[in-house]
Formats: sequence, C-alpha cells, structure tokens
Amino acid sequence: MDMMHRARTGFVAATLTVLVTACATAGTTNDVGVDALNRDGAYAVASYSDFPEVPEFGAATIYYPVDAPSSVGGVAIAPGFTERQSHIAWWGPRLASHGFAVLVLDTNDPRDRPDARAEALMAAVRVLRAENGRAGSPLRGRVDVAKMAVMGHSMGGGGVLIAASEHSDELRAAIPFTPWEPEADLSGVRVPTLVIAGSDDSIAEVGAHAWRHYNLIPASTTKVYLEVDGGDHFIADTDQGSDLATVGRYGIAWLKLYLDGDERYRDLIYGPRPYDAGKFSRYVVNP
Ligand code: 9J3
Repeated sequence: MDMMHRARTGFVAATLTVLVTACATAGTTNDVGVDALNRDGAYAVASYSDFPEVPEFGAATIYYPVDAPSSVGGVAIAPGFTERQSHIAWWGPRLASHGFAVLVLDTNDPRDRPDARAEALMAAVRVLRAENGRAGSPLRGRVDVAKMAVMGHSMGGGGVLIAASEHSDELRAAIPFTPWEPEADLSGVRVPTLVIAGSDDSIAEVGAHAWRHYNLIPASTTKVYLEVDGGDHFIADTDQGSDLATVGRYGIAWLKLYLDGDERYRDLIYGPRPYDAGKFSRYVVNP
C-alpha cells in the first residue's frame, strides 16, 4: 500500500487530483503509535495549484486531506538552494494524509537566500489562511487559520529559522531540516522548533548550522534537536532520504503536538524511544 501511494503521488497534476482513496489499511488518525506514523495516514489526499499567485514565491502545490472531519492546520514548506518542489514534495502527501493542509513551494529563483525563503514561507502561510475564505477553493472553510507551521530544507530551513525568529506570533510550530543559515539572529524564536539534522552533513555541517541554530534558539523556547547518526544533507528529501519513515514520524508528531495541540502525541517526542535508540547521534530536548 505504501509503495502504491508513493508511486501514485508522482502523478500530481496542476488541477485537482485525488491521489489516494484506498488507505483503509493504513493507520487511522486516532492511532498514535509508531507504526501508524511511519507511513501515510488514513486520509485520502488531493492536491491543486490553481490558487491566486503571490509575489513572494513561484509555483506551488497544496496537498490536503479530502475526508478530514474538521478544519486542519496549515504547513508551508520550502526547498533548499537550487532545489525545486520535487526535492521535498514527499512531505506534502505524507503530512496531508495525517490531517494537514500542506503548501510546497518553488522559490522565485532557485538561488534565493534564506531571508527570501523566509518571506516565501510567510507568504505561503497567508495563502493557506486565505484559502479558507476563497470562494471556489477546495479548502474553503476547512483551514484552521490559527494553526500554521513552517518547514524547509537547507536554505529553506534557514528560511524557517528566520521566519520563526521574526514571526513566531503567526506560527505554532517550525521544523527546519538539515538547515543552512550562517548568520541569522535567532533570538526571536519563540515557536516550538524541531531541528532535524544529520551528523555527517558536509554541506551544512551541524557545528556551524543545525546544532548552532538549536543553541541560538532561546532556552525559554520549546525545542528539540534530532541528529540522525551518519545522516547527510538529504535525509529528509524525497528521493535521497534513507529513512523517511523516521524523519516523517517525528515531523508528524511535532505538528500533531504543537500545531494541533494534541497531547496524545507527546510521548512520541518526549517518551522512551527504544525503537530509535540506535538511529540518533544526538536527541536533545528543551525544556
Ligand atoms: O540550501 C542548501 O542546500 C545550502 C547549500 C549551500 O551550501 O549553500 C552555499 C551557498
């Protein structure tokens, strides 16, 4: 089932496309167990890209759960330097199938720097909010505009950190994965932030990037540093990620806990992790 789902997501089209309709055997959204979060969730996923354009980013795709019973939170995701949506697009259907509206964007210029990616992410958050009220939107009346999160890879993760530092009041969760950003002031980050890193990332070395970012986020902020042992710069990317189940599970759990405020997922972040014990070189929580 999972492979079928993944294969079918390759056919995402510009118009409304139902990607998955038969995930009955996948975990339900009431199942907070590890196995359920290692794969696609119970909701059928559709996508579209014909929403009003904004100046801050280029093309983009919104993935959403067709059959979620109530309003869902929104997640904006930016790729890294020279990357396109496809590099990170697996997050779209994965998160949507667990009950989120997910906008995956192309930056205006694939060489845009992290500060431009921060602006793109915040514009994407505004788009997701606007979709809730736009006549004709598949998400009309279906987005909880108070629940917004940002994610991104590498310079997109740098954009996440900058956006979180400047706009924490507009966000409920942030997840930079293998983030790259050498100089930003992160003292304004107040939103719960999960930093996903790889110990062997040679493009954004953790000492200069992810681990430094984690430590720059104020101690008064809820934050977790997850470092995959031996992980490289692409551990959370569509085709190169070697264990997407694991990074996906932590991403879903973080969003469930802090975007949705669903306490059932707290143990997946803060509880015992025998399942993962050998996978992480560092797993640091604060507080
Ligand atoms: O977004 C990224 O993958 C950053 C990679 C990088 O080395 O940028 C240096 C300009």
